[in-house]
Amino acid sequence: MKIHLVGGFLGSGKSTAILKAARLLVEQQTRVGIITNDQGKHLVDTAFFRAQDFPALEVTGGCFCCHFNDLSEQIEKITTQYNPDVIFAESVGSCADIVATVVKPLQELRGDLGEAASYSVFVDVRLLERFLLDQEMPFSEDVAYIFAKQIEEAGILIINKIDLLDAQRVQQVAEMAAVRYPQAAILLQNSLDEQDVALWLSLIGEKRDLLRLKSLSIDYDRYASGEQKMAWIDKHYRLDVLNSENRDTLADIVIAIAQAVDHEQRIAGHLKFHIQTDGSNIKVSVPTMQEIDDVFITQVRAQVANLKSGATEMWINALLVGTVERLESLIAGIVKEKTDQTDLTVTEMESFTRTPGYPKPTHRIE
Ligand SMILES: Nc1nc2c(ncn2[C@@H]2O[C@H](COP(=O)(O)OP(=O)(O)OP(=O)(O)O)[C@@H](O)[C@H]2O)c(=O)[nH]1
Ligand SMILES: [Mg+2]
Repeated sequence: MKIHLVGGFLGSGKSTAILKAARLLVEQQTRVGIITNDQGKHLVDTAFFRAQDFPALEVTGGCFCCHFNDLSEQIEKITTQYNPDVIFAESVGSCADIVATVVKPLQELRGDLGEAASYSVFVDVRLLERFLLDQEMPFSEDVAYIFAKQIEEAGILIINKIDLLDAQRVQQVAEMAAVRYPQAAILLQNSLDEQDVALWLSLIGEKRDLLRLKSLSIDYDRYASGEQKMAWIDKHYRLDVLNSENRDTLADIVIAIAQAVDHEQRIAGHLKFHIQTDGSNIKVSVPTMQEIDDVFITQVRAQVANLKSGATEMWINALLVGTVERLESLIAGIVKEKTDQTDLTVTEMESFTRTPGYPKPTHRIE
């Protein structure tokens, strides 16, 4: 059994690449299990993988580092239940110091892993370009500190979303990254492209010595301060009953929330929607750098148009720079305003919010 840990900033493309890789492995008769991780209780990512028929377990309520025993338990559980040949474990995107707190403890405390494991760090090429050129980042310095530390500890660095930047600039970013991060094997990737993901799979499938990864030198006060600039909102709604007349209202809600977050505080983090009806489901993703433009709006409307009519459930996960109170009132206000105008009844089933606490890893190995 192989474990591939996947980290990197919020919205950098981890789940997208894992899903493509998992599909490729299944085509080769390889059994795959996935472990997701986030701050909340009902994770859009878990629902997303399960909706594609992959066994997915989760570590909720915080990161792998601070819930190491939960991660270990989920590895046991997924192994017992599904006997996978390969496990992907995706860590929460606001998490750093994974080598010292997850990779090394996994190796030292769970000797069975041996070298059959890898740790990849994903980064959006457009954010990396800004960072390496010392340009303004779309979030505060403390949050940029987490972004920087994630890359610094990468043994395998996936510079992702290369389809969204001019090829020459991508090349320049790769050259700058090679100089700045000589420890890392760097891969340029478009995770929407099967061939690119196949290359990533073959890189992480090689026998790699994770022990050569160095634990970070990291200031936990700054790390904590970055995490505490973020608010986590986890909401579950039931919609009665989606039909051709009120379908636009659902798309309007999703679009209006994305627009409001963009307008008020720029999108810094990741806002995700998972919408499910009997026999159909969609994920709408609004990561840092996402333009809420006509293309985005048309895509959301097309996705919603493909949902089957009937009783519908919607989960919203937001891990965004901002305060819990503001984000919550913004989402609640939009849902109320949009549904007041139509016959779509939206009932809030559950709401969970939190500001990440001070990170206290279960283990830390220098
Ligand atoms: N154009 C393009 N879009 C991508 C690529 N990789 C991911 N995306 C999109 O980026 C958005 C975020 O992708 P996810 O895979 O959910 O990102 P993530 O890193 O798992 O996000 P978190 O789990 O919230 O940290 C989605 O809309 C993806 O379709 C890529 O290589 N190119
Ligand atoms: Mg994800």
